[in-house]
Amino acid sequence: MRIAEAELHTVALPLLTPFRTSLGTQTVRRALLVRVRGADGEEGWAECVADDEPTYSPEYLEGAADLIRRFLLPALFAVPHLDPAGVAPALAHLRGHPMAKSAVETAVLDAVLKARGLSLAAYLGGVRPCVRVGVSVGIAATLDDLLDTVDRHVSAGYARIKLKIEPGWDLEPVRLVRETFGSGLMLTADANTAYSPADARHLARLDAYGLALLEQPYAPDDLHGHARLAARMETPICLDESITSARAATAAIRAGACSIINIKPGRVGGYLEARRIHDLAQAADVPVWCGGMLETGLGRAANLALASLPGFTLPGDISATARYYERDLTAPVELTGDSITVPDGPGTGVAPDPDALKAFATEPPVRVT
Ligand code: OSB
Ligand code: MG
Repeated sequence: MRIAEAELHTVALPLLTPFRTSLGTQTVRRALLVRVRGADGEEGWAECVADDEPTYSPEYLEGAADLIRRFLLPALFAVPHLDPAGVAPALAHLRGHPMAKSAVETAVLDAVLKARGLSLAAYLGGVRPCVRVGVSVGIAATLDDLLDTVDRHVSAGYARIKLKIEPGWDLEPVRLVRETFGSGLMLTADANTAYSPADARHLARLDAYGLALLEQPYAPDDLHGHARLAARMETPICLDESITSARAATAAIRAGACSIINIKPGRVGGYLEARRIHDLAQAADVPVWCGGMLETGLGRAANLALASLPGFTLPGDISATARYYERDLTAPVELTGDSITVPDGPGTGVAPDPDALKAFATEPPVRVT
């Protein structure tokens, strides 16, 4: 395609309940949406997962919008025959900013695949019509609140519960949830980098609770620390923030820093790089699962497509609309049993509902030509 014009939309969706992690508390999901239009009328949409503040990653929403408008789109306007695989090479001279790059690549993918009548899942090599999913449960005000929340999600059917942890909220909540819900519950913990190697002995006590994995205890660049912890703990170590590319994934696996990988397309620069990580992890016998960034239905549709690849053997952080929002930007994403159906329509299979887009907009769309 040749991109003729693009639009940036900023929306804000109130979260049904505040989401607290070791990084902070979120009550609203502000999201940046990219819409591209091709010279032949093709149209694609994507959601940028950059947060309001650069806490989870160095990127943030306003910065991503600025970069997309001033650098990424102009670089792509200059390409006369742009195919999805050509987006990353056309942007490679611009350093960093994987979330912003992922958004424009995904919008191009959506436009091209919608025009070809091919679903993103089929294009990526998906093999499953539906994928098992879990819930990421934030740090609660009290242990009673936590048990209520977990109970609600387990009753809804979710295949796995992930507890956010931080120093002062780790052994006790994990122990209590394990004791209350029994050994049959697939349970994991995510520290979002809240610990340091000085905490290794403390973290090793989590081994008592049969976690399926411990996610990102240390700083993103501490592969050596994670490798030492992995050697010391029985609980498999999973990396999220550390895995910023296929090359980073290879380095982490070689270092013994993780035996499981959380793949978030935004964090690694797009669905094509995400698939490369899937492929190299599969070759190394490392299970992967699809992480989440509190996406709207738009971002989750694309994540469902990715999670339908064969190496995604653990339930993803891809919950139903009702886990996050009263009303979604798209038709609501629904849970069936412990799974969500992978969209099979062209491209991501979804587009924002124009009324919802208007209702949630925080400013008029910015047109880029
Ligand atoms: O670390 O996986 C994480 C949300 C925002 C930023 C980082 C993370 C998360 C989640 C939520 O855990 C996953 C989701 O349900 O989208
Ligand atoms: Mg995480």
